Amino acid sequence: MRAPASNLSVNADRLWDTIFETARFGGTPRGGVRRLALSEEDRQVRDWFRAACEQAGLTVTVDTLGNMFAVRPGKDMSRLPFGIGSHLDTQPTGGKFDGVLGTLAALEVVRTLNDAGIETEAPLCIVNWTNEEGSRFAPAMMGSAGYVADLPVADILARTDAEGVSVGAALDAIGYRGPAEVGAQKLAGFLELHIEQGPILEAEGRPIGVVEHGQGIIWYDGRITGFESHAGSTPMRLRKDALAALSEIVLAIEALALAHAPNAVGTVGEAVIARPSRNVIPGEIAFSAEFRTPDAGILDALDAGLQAKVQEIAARRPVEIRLDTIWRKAPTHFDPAVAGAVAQAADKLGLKHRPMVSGAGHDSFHMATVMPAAMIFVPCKDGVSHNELEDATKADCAAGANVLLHAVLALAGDGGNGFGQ
Ligand code: HGY
Ligand code: MN
Ligand code: MN
Repeated sequence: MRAPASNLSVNADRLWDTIFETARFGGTPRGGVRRLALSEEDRQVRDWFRAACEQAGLTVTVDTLGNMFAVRPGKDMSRLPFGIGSHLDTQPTGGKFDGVLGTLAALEVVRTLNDAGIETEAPLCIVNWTNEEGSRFAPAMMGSAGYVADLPVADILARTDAEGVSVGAALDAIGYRGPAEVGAQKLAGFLELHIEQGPILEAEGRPIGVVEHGQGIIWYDGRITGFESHAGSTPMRLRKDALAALSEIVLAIEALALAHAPNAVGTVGEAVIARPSRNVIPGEIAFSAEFRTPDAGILDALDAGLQAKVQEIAARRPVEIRLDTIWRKAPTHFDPAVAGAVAQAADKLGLKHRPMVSGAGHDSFHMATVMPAAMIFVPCKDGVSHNELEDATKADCAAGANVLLHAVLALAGDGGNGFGQ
């Protein structure tokens, strides 16, 4: 007797086991994961993912940027597949759940449907997006940016990491520059499960976030050129101190974000002194910076404020400052129907939920520009992410996967298996 879709639930243990099984690829002694995009560890998890999808009866294709698409047939193959998934690359000191939960929950949804003998009306497609993190290669959400033509594929392939390795060369090195054209796999919509990476759901004791909006993002690369000289014998008035200038920029970014609190955040995440030495005045520094806000007007104000401050510092200090905007993503507004399906699925499952704005960036941000898309959040411990301490509970991961399952059954159609009764 086939289980009616209305009381279908994922196998929480199996999902949890896959999260820990894949955490081996790049696992760190502190319990985190270092699986940089297109690294050997990324190849290992991609190979694992491909095998698991094929074992679940899916047809896997890989596009030129390494985006992986695993399609499950539906009753009506004239309909476009509904997309679910996330990413498997991590930050250098990342955790086991960021991106991984959404990709493996999508696989668990398929495994659950297989076990129940349920064929959805529309096909399904699990996606593993290349380089969501943007840590090794900038910008973030790179594979999905290529998919929606937000960045030209040739531009993306030419982007290099700190060692000068290009995306194209890294794809070739791990054998994931696939034959499929970028954007060829069309989708009817996209739904991504992800840990919140913030403190709200845990603080409110709610297991589900219905993500309706996402922050706009600006990324900068900067370089400050001063002059290296003796830290002891160079009079203060003659110094061309690049780090002192950067320090003013760091504090200016913090002040600009605070001035627009609580709807803005700003960070300098990287700063590299070219030839560091404790008794040499820093003469050259490369740095990266970013702003994020849900409000397009505030995004413009933050950018204008920083540009003006940099000009003022460069006019006052004897250093040269270069600030390049390398990426700008407008605020995201997700599809009300897809977000509604998430809320209805949570209600059906008796799970408390609340509408949310995503602070972090996600591939769904790009998907929302070309198709109906939304996200599901679940809590993570202390709201911590992009840190080896990142953690979540099996119950919350399963709850999120069940909401994904039932939202997908509503959106792709459960093939007459009783969903919604
Ligand atoms: O930057 C982000 O928000 C994402 O983690 N790549
Ligand atoms: Mn992520
Ligand atoms: Mn991340």
